[in-house]
Amino acid sequence: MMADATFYFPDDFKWGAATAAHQVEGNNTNNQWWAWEQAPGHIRNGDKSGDACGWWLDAEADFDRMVDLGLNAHRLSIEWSRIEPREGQFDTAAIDRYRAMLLGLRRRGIEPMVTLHHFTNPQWLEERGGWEHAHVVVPLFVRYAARVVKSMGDLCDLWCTINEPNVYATLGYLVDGRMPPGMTNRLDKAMAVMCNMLLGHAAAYQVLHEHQALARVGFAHHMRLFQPLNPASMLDRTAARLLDGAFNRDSLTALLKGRWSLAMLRGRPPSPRPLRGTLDWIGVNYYGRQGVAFDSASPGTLWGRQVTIPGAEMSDFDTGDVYPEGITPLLKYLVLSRLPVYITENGLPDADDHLRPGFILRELRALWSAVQFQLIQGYYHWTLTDNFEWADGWRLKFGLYQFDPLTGERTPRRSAMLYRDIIRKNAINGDIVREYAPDVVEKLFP
Ligand code: IFM
Repeated sequence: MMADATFYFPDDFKWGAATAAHQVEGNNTNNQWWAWEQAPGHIRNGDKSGDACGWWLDAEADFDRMVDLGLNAHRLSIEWSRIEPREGQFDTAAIDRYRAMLLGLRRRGIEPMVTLHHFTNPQWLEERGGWEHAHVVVPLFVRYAARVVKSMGDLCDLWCTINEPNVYATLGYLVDGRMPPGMTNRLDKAMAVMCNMLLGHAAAYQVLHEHQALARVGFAHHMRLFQPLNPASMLDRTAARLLDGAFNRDSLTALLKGRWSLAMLRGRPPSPRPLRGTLDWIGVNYYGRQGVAFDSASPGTLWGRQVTIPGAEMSDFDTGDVYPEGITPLLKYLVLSRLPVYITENGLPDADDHLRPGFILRELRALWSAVQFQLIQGYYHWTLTDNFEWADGWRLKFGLYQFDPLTGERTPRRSAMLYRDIIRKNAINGDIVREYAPDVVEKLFP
């Protein structure tokens, strides 16, 4: 066995957690998810977001927990349906509440990253087709972004326009309809929606910069490692490559080079010209690996069927496996962009916390190499406390803190203590690994 090493992170590295408004605030009654949750069969066990984690009334208690852990960064989202509950009517009280939150973070030495759109649309926008029509949604999104930067730009300059356009489009229109509007097999619509979100991103990029010279603007891109089930099969390899292109690379190519892919042209989007050069940084949401088998009956998902790689370690998720090292090949692609990268989300559902410590350590070890090339500026763990996990309701537990939705009680998991110790040392080393996840020593110090 190799002697222990210490993997140091840069002094200015951002250590954060990430949350989204609808998952933590509670009573976001004016968006499409709230409406979706009310109909039976949409959310596992009939769960509802309800009061969520109570952030609208008291996010500050959780900000104090961030201080306990030593976080110096937090990614949160602003709820469009609170800022603009009716089309064209902006709510100053809601803006003031967000200002108080941002100030609360700043006063605690925590730098906010603000996401403008994280899966939720105001219900009035949903009724106009959500993101299906560029000419409708893009100007509305720009007006909202302008309002946000004008009213909060003194408190935040790190903006994430949109969270996971590929997931929003895939789960709302293509695969299993687990997100509103709940369509399946609509590749044309999925592609149109994804392209419109990229156009919305690009237009918001411009308006954020117009109002704030020093704005740093990016988006949060969900990336998965697509691995052929049988690496010797040309068909499995091709299906994995197609999915990698459509899910991981096409959005980035559009924003970096101003070019739609062939698959995107299925949605007949408007010209991609305004997209080029509209990223100051790239956000990566990485959760794991996806096995892919060729399936001639699935042209809608580019002939790839999702499968589990034999022997893979599974978390509480139904799909995808625990494979922190899978981020490395994805990051290699990003190096070519020469843009800074934030890991805007990374985590796993693990109610009893038996996998999470090893997962965090392996992930940070994998990231450390990219950090040395100054590629990665910060890591935002998903998430601080268990919260409302969309179609999975309260079942999947992603939190560093266990959260009881009935009592509101939070209890730190061992992973919270691990994250605190890593941040204190600004490093991972043998002592930490042996204390929190002795089973991964061999993986980290081979
Ligand atoms: O909870 C979600 C988040 O809203 C978007 N990215 C993935 C997370 C875990 O599923």
